[in-house]
Amino acid sequence: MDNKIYIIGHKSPDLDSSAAAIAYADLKNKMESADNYAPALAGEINKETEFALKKFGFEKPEVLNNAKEKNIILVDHNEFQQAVSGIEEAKIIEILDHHKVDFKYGEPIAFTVKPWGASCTIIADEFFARNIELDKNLAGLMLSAVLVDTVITKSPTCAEKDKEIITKLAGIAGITNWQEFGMELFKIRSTVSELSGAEIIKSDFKDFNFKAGKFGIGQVETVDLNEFAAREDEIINELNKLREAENYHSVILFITDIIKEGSEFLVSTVDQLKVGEALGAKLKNGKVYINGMISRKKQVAPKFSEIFDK
Ligand SMILES: [Mn+2]
Repeated sequence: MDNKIYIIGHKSPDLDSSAAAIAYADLKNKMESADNYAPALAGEINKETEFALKKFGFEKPEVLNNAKEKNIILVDHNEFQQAVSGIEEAKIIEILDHHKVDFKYGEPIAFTVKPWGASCTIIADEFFARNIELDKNLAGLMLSAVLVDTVITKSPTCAEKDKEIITKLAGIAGITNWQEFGMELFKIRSTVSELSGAEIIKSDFKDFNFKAGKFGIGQVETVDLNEFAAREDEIINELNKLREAENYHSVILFITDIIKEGSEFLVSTVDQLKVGEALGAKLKNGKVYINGMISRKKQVAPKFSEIFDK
């Protein structure tokens, strides 16, 4: 084991996971006057991540295929289920996250979890609290991540701290109209026309192991739900295939309209009735639109856990 320490987010990396790895490596190297902290990815990046990296002049971090015997800091997740392959045999040094805790480890480690809207909010707050210089481009990248994770502050996961950090980061990045910049990010995120159904499902997808079985819940955001209307049946077909191939109890994609602030749920499941119960709405041919439901972490996952994990 060398002294290189990889900072890495979850599988199917989103913008917050990728930006958090880059930002935390920068902070750690600066704090310790070191250069052995390196950002890494647990998979291929999505479109808005690619856009933001390019816009702010960052190289795509190295994709780590296996963490076995490597020094690892996990950011933006703490469940092994969502982590890079080989995590069981890695040396975990630290965790920084904003999700519910489901973690066990044989030794005491630094563990930071805050109920804020983005991992980048926690890291930006550290930069400010420690008075460490934050580069203009890094501020832009982190701002992008916080805007996406909080759905431009509209998500129920958005905390007061996120709003404070958004204002500060936008100031440093020189982005005066961050609302407009956020919409720009979501437009890139929701250009689905050239993606296959399977790619849409996997673009932001998380596994959950409940007592009833394995669940997969994917989310995409759009500024116009109509963009997906013609493709719903194709996507449900793909959900069915995925459920059968990987032995899921249920596979769900919910498409969130960030203007209307509601989501269209597309579901493949062995128990349509119970999924409807979890969602508090009746499914019709595996579909239902629910107003006001836009967060996987705060709304959807807890409701499923309530019904399927008891
Ligand atoms: Mn996040």
